[in-house]
Amino acid sequence: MKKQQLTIALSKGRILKETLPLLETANIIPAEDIFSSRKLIFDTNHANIKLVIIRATDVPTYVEYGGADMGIAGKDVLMEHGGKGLYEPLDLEIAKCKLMVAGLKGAPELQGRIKVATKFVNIAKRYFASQGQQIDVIKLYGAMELAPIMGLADRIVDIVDTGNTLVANGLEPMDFIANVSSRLVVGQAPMKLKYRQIQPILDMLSQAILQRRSAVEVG
Ligand code: PRT
Ligand code: MG
Repeated sequence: MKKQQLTIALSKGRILKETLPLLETANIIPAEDIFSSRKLIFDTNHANIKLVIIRATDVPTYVEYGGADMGIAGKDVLMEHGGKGLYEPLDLEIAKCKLMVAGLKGAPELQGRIKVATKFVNIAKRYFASQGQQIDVIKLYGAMELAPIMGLADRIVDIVDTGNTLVANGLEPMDFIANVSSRLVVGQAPMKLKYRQIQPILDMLSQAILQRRSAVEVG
């Protein structure tokens, strides 16, 4: 039987740097250097597999609507999207970080309704609702750390890795929301209709994750 085309959507930016070695271990290799090209679509060493390189936040949308069969995106982005129409079969264990609530260092406990600045509007609403805390959300697209300093918000919801960015801006982490790593997502339709092609990729990637895990443990 002829193999069907499979498209995998990759998040550009920091996730991509960690994704490509993992794909390579799973024997999926782009036909040319992604970083030195301005192309958005890449052939691979498999005639039926293509890679598309898009903004991290657009990956779940592409897979949800069938613009790509599979994708790789951060759990933060998937939580914010809601995961509608997506299976999430693999934790790739790359680009690890945390979603945290942060505020100005030494800021007092807040009473009543508070202002929260973030690009993760849905995550912030859900988290503070679960805490019984009423909030007004201020949607930002970047540099969330600035918001409390400038008096725009009482708290931020943001990604924290080392915490250096918070410290450098006079902020501190306050509450933990979730651990984040990048995940493989598969659309509901391709999971059924292209399973014969997808299943070996899932197997190869699982192997690659195990190899990477033992390399990290040894190294
Ligand atoms: O930049 P653009 O708006 O196009 O997209 P993006 O910012 O979503 O992409 P990019 O390339 O920054 O990748 C974001 C994804 O990488 C997130 O969705 C996470 O899944 C993952 N990730 C892992 C991180 C970090 N680690 C991380 N440290 N994303 C962002 N950061 C930021 C953090 O917000 C802080 O400002 O890096 C800064 C440094 O962190 P510290 O705590 O080590 O100082
Ligand atoms: Mg960025």
